[in-house]
Amino acid sequence: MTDRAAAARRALREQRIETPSWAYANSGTRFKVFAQAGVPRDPWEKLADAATVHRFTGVAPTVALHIPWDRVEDYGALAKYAGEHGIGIGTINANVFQDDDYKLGSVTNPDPGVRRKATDHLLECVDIMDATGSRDLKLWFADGTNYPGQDSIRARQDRLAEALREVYDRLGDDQRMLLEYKLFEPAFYTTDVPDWGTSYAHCLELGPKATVCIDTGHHAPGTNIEFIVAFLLRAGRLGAFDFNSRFYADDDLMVGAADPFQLFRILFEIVSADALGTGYTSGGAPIAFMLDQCHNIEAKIPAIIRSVLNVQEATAKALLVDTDALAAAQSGGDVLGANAALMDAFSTDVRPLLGGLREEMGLDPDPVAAYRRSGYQERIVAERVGGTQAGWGA
Ligand code: AOS
Ligand code: ZN
Ligand code: ZN
Repeated sequence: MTDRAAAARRALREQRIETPSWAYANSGTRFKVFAQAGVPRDPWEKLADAATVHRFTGVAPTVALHIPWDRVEDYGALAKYAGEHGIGIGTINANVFQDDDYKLGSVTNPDPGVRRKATDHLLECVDIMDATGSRDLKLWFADGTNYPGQDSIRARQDRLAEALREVYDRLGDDQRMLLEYKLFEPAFYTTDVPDWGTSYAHCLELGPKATVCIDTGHHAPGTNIEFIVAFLLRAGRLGAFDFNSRFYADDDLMVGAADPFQLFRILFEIVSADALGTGYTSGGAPIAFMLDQCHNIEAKIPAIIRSVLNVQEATAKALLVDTDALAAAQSGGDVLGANAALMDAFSTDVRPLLGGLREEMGLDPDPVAAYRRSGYQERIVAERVGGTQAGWGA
């Protein structure tokens, strides 16, 4: 094995990918949610499925929760249960988009009573983080307007800033705020956090514990996401990714399915900034690599395993770039040579390298096949009757 391949293997062994609790439940589009047999009936069963993904991949040791979809009486007990299953509870996702009260917005709503309700929910999420030991609070706002004149764009920014400030000030020393942006949907005229620049500006205003979350599906077609990654890395404000694939809008398909080359380019920026592990921090912690996906027609657990493998494959390729050749070509003005250094790595079949790594970790080299052979799917189909819907996309 070359030195570069050996170093890649070490980095891949340390890589961590967080899976979302809602991806294990029934979810889909606003047109139809196709119910699947064996899906979790409660947060405890979602955790069991997340632990299963970790058992077969070895690199997915945390699961993100969503409140209220994962509401339980005792969050400490939930965290303990996760630990007993070999995983931990990761990011807490707030939900200020599902109540009727939020028709005109949550924290940017013109009604101060609705704003108070929304902010109180965000504060409650921080209480939950205290109980679960979670580091990150992820905020995505559906807030915006549908028609010109509907509300003051500027006043909504003021209301947003005020709510974020209150929540930011409630964070503990080891906690961060991840502010996610999205171009449009459900609002179609203005969105209150539509892009990375808006998120970044609010984070700067708030302080160092506020960092940007890049959801790969939340951009206009053709957006150069790796540029955003490079910019935020340099600014020290890249806190997290919500990985998924898009063909059209916020499709939430498996990461690496639509455009594996884009995923490679994003991960190359991460690797070249030494930001895969603990070499880079934002808000006092490394980048959180999370999935944010919906599996409407495909089997959920194997789809999530496949997604984890897709991230690993893109990372492995990024780690194999001959950086010496690249640097020489770049400084010598050799455009084609520099491009070839990237393309050579992207064209490499990294599956044998990853298979070898898994064997070294005591795992099956083919996690999807191993899951299928394991009997877990048959067991949950037999045991779980009446699985629930994530609450999303109904
Ligand atoms: C919504 O489009 C976003 O991607 C959010 O990350 C959202 O919070 C997540 O899908 C679960 O609610
Ligand atoms: Zn997201
Ligand atoms: Zn989304």
